[in-house]
Amino acid sequence: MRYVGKPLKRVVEDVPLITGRATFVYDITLPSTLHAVFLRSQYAHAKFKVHCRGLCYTAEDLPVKVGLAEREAVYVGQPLAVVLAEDEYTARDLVSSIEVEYDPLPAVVDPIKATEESSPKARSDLKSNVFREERVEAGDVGVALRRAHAVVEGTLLNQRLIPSAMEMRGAVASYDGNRLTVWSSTQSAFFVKKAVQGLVSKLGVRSVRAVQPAVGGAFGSKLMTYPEELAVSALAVLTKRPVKWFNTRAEDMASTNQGRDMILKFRAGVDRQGRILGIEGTLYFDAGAPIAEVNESAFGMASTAARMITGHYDIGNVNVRVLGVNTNKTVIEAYRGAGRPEGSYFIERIVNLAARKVGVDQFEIRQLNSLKEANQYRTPTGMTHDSGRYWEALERAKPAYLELRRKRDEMRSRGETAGVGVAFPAEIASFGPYETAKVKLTSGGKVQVVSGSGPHGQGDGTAFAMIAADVFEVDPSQVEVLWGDTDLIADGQYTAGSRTVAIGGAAVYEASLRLKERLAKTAAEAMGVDVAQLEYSEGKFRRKGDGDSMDLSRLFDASLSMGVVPEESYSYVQKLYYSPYGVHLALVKVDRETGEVRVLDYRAFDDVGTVVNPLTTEGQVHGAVLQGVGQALYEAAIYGDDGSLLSTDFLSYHVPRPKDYVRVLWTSLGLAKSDNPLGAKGIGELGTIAATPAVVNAVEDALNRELLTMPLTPEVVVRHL
Ligand code: MCN
Repeated sequence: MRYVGKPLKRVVEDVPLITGRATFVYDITLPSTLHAVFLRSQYAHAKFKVHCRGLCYTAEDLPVKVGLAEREAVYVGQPLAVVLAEDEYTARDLVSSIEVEYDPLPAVVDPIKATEESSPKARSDLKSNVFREERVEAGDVGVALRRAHAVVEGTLLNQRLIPSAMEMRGAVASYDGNRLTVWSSTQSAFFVKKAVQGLVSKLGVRSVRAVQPAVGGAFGSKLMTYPEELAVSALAVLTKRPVKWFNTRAEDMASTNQGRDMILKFRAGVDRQGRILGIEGTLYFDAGAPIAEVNESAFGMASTAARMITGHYDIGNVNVRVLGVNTNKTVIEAYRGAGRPEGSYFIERIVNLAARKVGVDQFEIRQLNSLKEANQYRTPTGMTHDSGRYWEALERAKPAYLELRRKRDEMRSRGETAGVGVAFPAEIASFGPYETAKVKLTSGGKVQVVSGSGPHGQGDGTAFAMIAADVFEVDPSQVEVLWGDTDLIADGQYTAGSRTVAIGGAAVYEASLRLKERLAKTAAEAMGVDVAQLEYSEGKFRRKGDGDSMDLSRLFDASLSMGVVPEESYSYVQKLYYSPYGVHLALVKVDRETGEVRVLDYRAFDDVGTVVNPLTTEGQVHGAVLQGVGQALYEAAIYGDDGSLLSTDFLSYHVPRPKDYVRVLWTSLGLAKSDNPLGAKGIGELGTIAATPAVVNAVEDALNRELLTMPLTPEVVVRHL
């Protein structure tokens, strides 16, 4: 292939974005728009009554259920009512003037205490705060722990995070009497369409179009369709005027789904050499507010985390009880990695704690416990890893580990507090059930690709252009790529779970091949020859021998005159998960005065099979690693004892800043391919999954103290010093 595998700038995405001409939701203002602002609960748990005035709607005032709270609020920031006004500022003033009677109830904040029978309940009609329980079991842990030379135990916290996309959530809805159009800052126009259609069909609307304009990041948190999107949709129909809403940062931090929040109480048995014999424990998943539809799907992340507890290691004995718990906090749903960072964090920390216990080097203990390779390998806990060459990957990374260890030792000899950390992250990615693509010729012989997925910053559009350019042997600039509009293609899915290039790209590839086959028939007919007599190169079919040819422009015209629209669609059905993996290494320095941790050197060795565009892939690694470092060192959603959210801005919630930038030296191993026609696996989350344990392991090595909590803020570090 000419383009796949070559570093290409984001020819499809960048110009509108970096010249400030891309259209985001907030840029969309239609004539006679009403502006919506939501009245949000000030209490984590309270019965309430809203005394609405003017264009103000509670759940009872609307003929359809959009997800506004009904009589009992269960987290701070929950939408209780929505107010409309001619402009946003008037709407905000009106919201602050609304009288709300609150009758506070006890808030449930601690997920472990919440499991006790005597605990107050997160909603007054709940019998228990534990909404779901599951046991992940393999082998016999009891025997394994009895046989162990040593048992490592502790309680590991994978704290609650706030997915802080640069652009807050917002939507605009407009109804013309026939169709409702919704523009939303989302990861999936099709998800929005399906949710909105289900709602407004009850109001007599027959047709819905959803559009995903430019989106300023999402990181998993814009996958759900939220009450606000449904409310503006319903109100556009009811008021017969366009309705627009856009969150403030504080609203967004309180009401957008948060991520992680799992606690693992564990015991792991290890033999004298460092072989991990078995792990048992209880995983508490604080799913936040009791909103059943969200909690049920979110529980899958906890279940995944527990199932991934064996990582890429040969650990046959597992017994983890998983408890999904409701509290009075914002709901938890997908955030970059969604269950896989938590699972990898737990095992990668347990491995290091075990190494400390038996006095084995952290790299060597990984080599000792690692599976050699995977080929449709089913772990004892029921995850399948499609392919992986783990021993080889570790061997490739080892010289870098030894180099960082030497650097660490030199620093130590100068009296500095330095440490090295290793992570060997496991992942499953590339979720289905399918992704669609439509590829067509347009006038002048250009190729147009429409994807059903919803990229929002990753650069998948450029990857799609490269894939189609390779099939048609044209320059990627000849390929137009469109997505994010439900009118463009029959159906589609989403961008998340590091799936877009693997599943969406495979759909583009297959649709392109099919279009090329169809064009071959058209060319043969037009040229009066057999298809077998034609050869294709550089955007042209040529008759073998005499060189008579037809280019894509002529083929476009010829197709239409023969009654054929030159386009093909394809739905690529995901057959199995792909398993990206890697070895990540961090060298850190700890300032003993201030407790500040600096990541001085970071090496990532990733295996995602074929890399379509090494430039955007490496970009993903840089961003993902920094996000993982954010969890290790800085970020935590803090709630008070009364359930109020204390992290409401970027002063109280520390996302990595430019000064925290970590330079990553990235190596693509390319050892194990996926089964899709490209051989590609996803990269979007791997760096985040890896960096958190790599950095915590490094700080632990620097301090030579067990570290069970996160983030390792200066305050925490100083306490451990
Ligand atoms: N890529 C490639 N070859 C591969 C794998 C990836 O060329 N074998 C390139 C792709 O071309 C694409 C990028 O890497 O440019 C990411 O592709 P992929 O791994 O398929 O991931 P997705 O496109 O599905 O993106 C989802 C992923 C996730 S799950 C989160 S969360 C996340 C992330 O992407 N959110 C992001 N990166 C983000 N980046 C931005 N700017 N904003 C977000 O919200």
